[in-house]
Amino acid sequence: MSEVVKARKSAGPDPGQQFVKAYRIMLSARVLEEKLAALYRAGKIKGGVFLGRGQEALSVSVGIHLHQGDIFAPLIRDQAGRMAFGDTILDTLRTYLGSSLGSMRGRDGNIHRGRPREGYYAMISHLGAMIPTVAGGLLARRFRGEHGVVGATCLGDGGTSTGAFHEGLNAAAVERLPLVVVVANNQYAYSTPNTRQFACADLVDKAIGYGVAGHKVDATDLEACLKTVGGAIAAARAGGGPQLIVGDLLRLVGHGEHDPGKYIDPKLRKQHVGRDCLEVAGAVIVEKGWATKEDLAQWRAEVKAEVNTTANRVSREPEPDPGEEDWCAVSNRELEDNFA
Ligand SMILES: Cc1ncc(C[n+]2csc(CCOP(=O)(O)OP(=O)(O)O)c2C)c(N)n1
Repeated sequence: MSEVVKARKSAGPDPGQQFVKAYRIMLSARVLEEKLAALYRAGKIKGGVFLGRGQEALSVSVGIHLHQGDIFAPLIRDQAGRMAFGDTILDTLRTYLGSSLGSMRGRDGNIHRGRPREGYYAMISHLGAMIPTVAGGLLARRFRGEHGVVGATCLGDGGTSTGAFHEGLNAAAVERLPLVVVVANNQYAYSTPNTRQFACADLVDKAIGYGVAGHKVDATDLEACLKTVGGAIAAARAGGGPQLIVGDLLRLVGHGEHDPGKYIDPKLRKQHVGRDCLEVAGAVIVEKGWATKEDLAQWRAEVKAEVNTTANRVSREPEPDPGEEDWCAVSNRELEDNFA
């Protein structure tokens, strides 16, 4: 290895390069979700469509810092994090459009998709259920003698009020598991505002009660998210035990595409928390001279073309055939054979 390459490696990834990479993933997620919303409104998607608009900076920061072999349990708003963890435009569209060629073989309408063997968990519930699930996965790896892995999961502020959140985080703290819990505090649990959701001064204060490290971040700021989430994941990997991150932001859409979000206080939209993280990150890129405004427009056009071509291709793919499926509530013959 040449001295230059060695020096570059020891200096870690170039922050500008990482920022631009994260921005491009956020942009892909945004454009893909714009298409999903349009398909939903055209009646082409059965089941719900839930967007991560305004939450991409926090989300991408999780996926981008995870390694192969780690566990990731994203939430419905984590398209950016999913893509940073390796999810593709093709598989996302196949799942939403119910193609039998997708990873869920067309049996799931929207977001409960994953590849558990690769550590990419399919979401059980919008609320806290993935915390004990990931904690259990990490415990299993420890029993198998696997070390240096991290398990990350995301949830909304509403999820922090559930029993599953308490039980999962408490157990992870007692076992000092490398669990990273990322809370997108988007000010509302569906339509319930923060003031009716929790009584502590700040959600991150909950970390103290569980004896875990707590981190707070301005989730409209990509640079801050990359730094805080990257630091917490590194701390968990180095044996620092569970990490709770609370990112303050505003959900710029309703809970799902069925919800116009009329309860969202218009004053919040004008405050710092209401900034669009994608626009903010794009402005930083231009200001720092990492790319021009024209480059950003070109990147958007490229993703849009890829999304449209892929959606057209997927819309011609076969739907699942119930006659061919070995339907069964909790399992199927293949799983039974593999795990018996
Ligand atoms: C076990 C369970 N109980 C209730 C629900 C219904 N539910 C869906 S979303 C939601 C509120 C979620 O709040 P938050 O996590 O803050 O989500 P966001 O504001 O991002 O929509 C509830 C109660 C559910 N999905 N699962």
